[in-house]
Amino acid sequence: MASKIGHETQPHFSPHQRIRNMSETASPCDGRPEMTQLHPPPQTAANVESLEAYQAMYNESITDPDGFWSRMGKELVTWHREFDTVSHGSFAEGDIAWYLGGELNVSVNCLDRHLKTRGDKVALIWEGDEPGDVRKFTYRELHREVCKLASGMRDAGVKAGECVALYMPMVPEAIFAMLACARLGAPHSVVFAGFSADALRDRILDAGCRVVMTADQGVRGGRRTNLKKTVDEALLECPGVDLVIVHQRTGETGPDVPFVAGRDVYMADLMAKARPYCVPAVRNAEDTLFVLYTSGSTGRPKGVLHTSAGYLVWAMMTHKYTFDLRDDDVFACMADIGWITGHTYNCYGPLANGATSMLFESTPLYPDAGRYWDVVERHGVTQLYTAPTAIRALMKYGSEPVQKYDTSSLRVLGTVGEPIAPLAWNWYNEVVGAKQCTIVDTYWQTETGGHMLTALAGVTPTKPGSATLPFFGVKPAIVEPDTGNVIEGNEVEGVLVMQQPWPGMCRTVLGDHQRYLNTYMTAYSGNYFTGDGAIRDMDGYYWITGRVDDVVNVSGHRLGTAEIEAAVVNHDACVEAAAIGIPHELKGQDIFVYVILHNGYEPSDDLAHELRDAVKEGIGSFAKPAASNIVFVEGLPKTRSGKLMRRILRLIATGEESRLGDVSTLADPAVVPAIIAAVKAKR
Ligand code: 6R9
Repeated sequence: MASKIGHETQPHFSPHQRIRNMSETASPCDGRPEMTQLHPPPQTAANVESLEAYQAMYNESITDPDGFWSRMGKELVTWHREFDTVSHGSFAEGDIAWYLGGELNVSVNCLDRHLKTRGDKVALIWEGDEPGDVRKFTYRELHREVCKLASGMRDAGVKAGECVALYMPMVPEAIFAMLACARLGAPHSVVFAGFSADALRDRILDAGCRVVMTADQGVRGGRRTNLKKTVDEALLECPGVDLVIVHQRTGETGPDVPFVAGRDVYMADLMAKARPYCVPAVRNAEDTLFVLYTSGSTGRPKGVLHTSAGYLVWAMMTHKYTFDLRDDDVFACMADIGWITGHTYNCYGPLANGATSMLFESTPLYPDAGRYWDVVERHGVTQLYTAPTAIRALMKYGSEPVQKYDTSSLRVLGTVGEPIAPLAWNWYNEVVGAKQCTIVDTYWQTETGGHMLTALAGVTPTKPGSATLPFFGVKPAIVEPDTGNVIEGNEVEGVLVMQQPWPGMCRTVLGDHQRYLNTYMTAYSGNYFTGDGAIRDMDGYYWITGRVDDVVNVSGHRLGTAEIEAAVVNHDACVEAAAIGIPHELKGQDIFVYVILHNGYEPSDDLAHELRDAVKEGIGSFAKPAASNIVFVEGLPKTRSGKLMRRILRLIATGEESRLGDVSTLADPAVVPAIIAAVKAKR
């Protein structure tokens, strides 16, 4: 937890607290009827003949990874120079590398190589905030836009290897910017445009960015947000930034859209002067493609680093096989490019595969709950990829908004970001998919680059709420939380780890390799630690049970409790804060914060408001907890060694204090009844 007085406590890592007591029931599958509901795929796949064919391919990928990934690397990637060595390194050493000796440019793989065969195919469909506000780009057009932007950036001094920050709304120019960076060999760091100025500043400073790309304003759900203003606020404390490239999304001028002469340039001006062809930088397979910040259990968000060739292969493979990709598909990933899902499944996967990719600026509820289905009908979407939080929000409106539209083009329905409950899964399957689509529940992480556990559309029989089986090259295992011993067999529960490196995995944490090792490689030595708990059921299917560390998932947004606490403690009144996640009907989880005040400050509704605003300022509005979720307390439950017992805080917040058990070993057991009373007073 964050504290202004005393020492920062040790990383609170105790997965055993989140794994169900295994003696409570005979099997983790008992009482879960969904685990026996096998749904055969309603159609067949184009790329894999059958479940047996998947199994054969999967077995090869595990027993002969080098042979398998060598073949895939040659088949999928256009190399400037082919690789010499397929894989290198181990989890234990933390020195994983793939396709060594290979040279390529990722933007060439996404654009140039398609020009001969599908130059006139639509690469990008943009659906703006207002229904029907559409822009389309063929591969030839997209190539030209990216080249112009890259040329302009090169003219402005952007060099290979320098990290460029992107703070962009969901517009085609965001994709131009990512690919222009890739063309120049300049890693991008996309910062979700919902993050606050403080959060943006921290990310710009951490990556040492000199150039920021943004837009005047963002438009979403009928509302405008002043992105450029936020950038300028962040840059007050980023002396290293000397170039800001501004896309004019709305063209608004005035006090809401500041412009700093000499530092800021309009993207359109930069592109207008630039050459329409830009020579791509030749990159080594292991050169950085991008950095993306994500939250962990401790400390500040970390810049997860992905490289060029391995990530590209992973993005292409998973996009092709999970979604049963075909030539005429219109693939719609509804994620934001500020998240890894947007990187892999709006940009790199679909474009490298020569597919038609959709970019969606709006929300599922704007102007009404029929928006997704309106988009599906108008564009003939074949694969829709969204998050459980969106599905839950839409479910509330029933089937009527879906049935108003013709959604028969849909073949595959994807979900990602958090576990999906059987109720939502069934609604997605029956109401949206009319039982004619495969539901692919894709389990993966920023760190993994792409899917890890997922059904393959048209191949894998599914179960409501299960991420099913591992993707090619993924060797999952379930381990005992305390000992790290591998639990063999089925009907078991524990911590999910990966036993074999895969090409798409992140290689380091920017500027802090030790943190990478500590976070992923040392918890269960020799394995990659996911941070998630999982059950393997009687059929060998995987069910993610949620994070076992201090990461909270609010509407699919991954947040560390440490970050939330740091934001709260930033307020003068607060001495110490402890944040936890509690279940929430729509958001999946909600943030709940226990706060200890300095002497001289009295608990009040106004103060609770200010503390909520502190979270908004430190992270972003999407993280702001509900008013009822700020509770003032006098003390927190800690062990004698000073370790915060979050399990106790969680049980109290959810009204389950009867399950607390023995608390007599706490440093001060008397805090427990006091906290219970404080929470009850809030209800
Ligand atoms: C892609 C992405 C990763 C965390 C992950 C897990 C949760 C993601 C899930 C899922 C259950 C799924 N998660 N997909 N849990 N089923 N299909 O979401 O990346 O933002 O890094 O979050 O999200 O807890 O560890 P990221």
